[in-house]
Amino acid sequence: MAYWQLALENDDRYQEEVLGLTNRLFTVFDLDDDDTIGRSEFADFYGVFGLSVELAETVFTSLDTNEDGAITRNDMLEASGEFFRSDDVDSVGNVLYGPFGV
Ligand SMILES: [Ca+2]
Ligand SMILES: [Ca+2]
Repeated sequence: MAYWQLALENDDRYQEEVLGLTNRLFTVFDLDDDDTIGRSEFADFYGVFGLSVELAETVFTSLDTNEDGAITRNDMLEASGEFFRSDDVDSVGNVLYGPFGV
């Protein structure tokens, strides 16, 4: 996290793009508009794409790093940073966006 924040400070345009994409995706997931994504919202969204509830559960658990049962914009932003910075196919960000072909 610290490294990522540091890296972004040096790249305003990159930061804007990641923020924009993350905010759009977050809004799509957050069906009831309470600014957090719960397990059921997450599973519903995966269902719309024909993806399994099991996969949704796995990804949700990876994203919810503080284990409070909800994904916040911050949780998602961290995962997005990993996705765009990392070539590691197993990183949580790739698990998040991979199925949607972003
Ligand atoms: Ca919500
Ligand atoms: Ca959380």
